[in-house]
Amino acid sequence: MRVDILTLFPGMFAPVLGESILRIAQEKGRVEFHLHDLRAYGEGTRRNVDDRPYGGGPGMVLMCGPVFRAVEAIEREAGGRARRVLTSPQGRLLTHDLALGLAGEGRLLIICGHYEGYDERIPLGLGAEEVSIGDYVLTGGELAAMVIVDAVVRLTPGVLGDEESSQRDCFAQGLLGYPQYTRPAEFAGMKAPEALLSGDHARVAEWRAAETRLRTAQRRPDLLMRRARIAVADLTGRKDGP
Ligand code: 6GU
Repeated sequence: MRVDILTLFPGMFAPVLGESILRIAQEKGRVEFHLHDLRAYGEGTRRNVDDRPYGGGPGMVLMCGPVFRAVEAIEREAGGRARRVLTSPQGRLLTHDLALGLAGEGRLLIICGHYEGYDERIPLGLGAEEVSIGDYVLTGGELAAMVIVDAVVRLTPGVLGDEESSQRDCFAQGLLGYPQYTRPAEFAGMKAPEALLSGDHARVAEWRAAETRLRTAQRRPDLLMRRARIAVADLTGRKDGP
């Protein structure tokens, strides 16, 4: 997979892309990252990329011109059109399913949104999908882009080893993970659950399944509702599920 990232702050990415799974994925040749400085496509001697909003109001708005020119140049260099993502708190929420969909693409172009906002004709004219990483506002789209990249790259085939397979990710099942314990069996008066020390695989599996259900019900009942809706849609053969 080739990932192009268009940003005003390309320097923010090196430390994140250069460690852990993202680094290993590049070394394995599973993914390559190309960073592009939006400033290079700015207007005039000051290379402006934003301007005051029509209709007034605070802040500055990312202009169409620099972004369209950059996207055209990037895709020309990359040799074709990518699936285009624009980071935005107004976007569709990043979920496991969306990450899985993006992981299936050969090429991604992530445009980092601006603190204040962007001209609406950017997502419209470029056919870029707006994606949010949660219901809070970040100062810029860069951290969101890194979150998207991390979630997507670990789901691309051949990146994770077998024992850390993403099939077992809690959200792959639409449920939360179960509690984990390691040595020692007792710490500061707190004991690891007896079932996990039993050596009885069936009992361990049963304990984990029960904890998964309990945690999900207590902390994220919305996930259980979603699973229930999917189950109903499957049973009734409807295609208009969630
Ligand atoms: Cl994608 N961008 C910004 N600026 N803030 C966010 C976000 C994205 N997702 C959640 N908050």
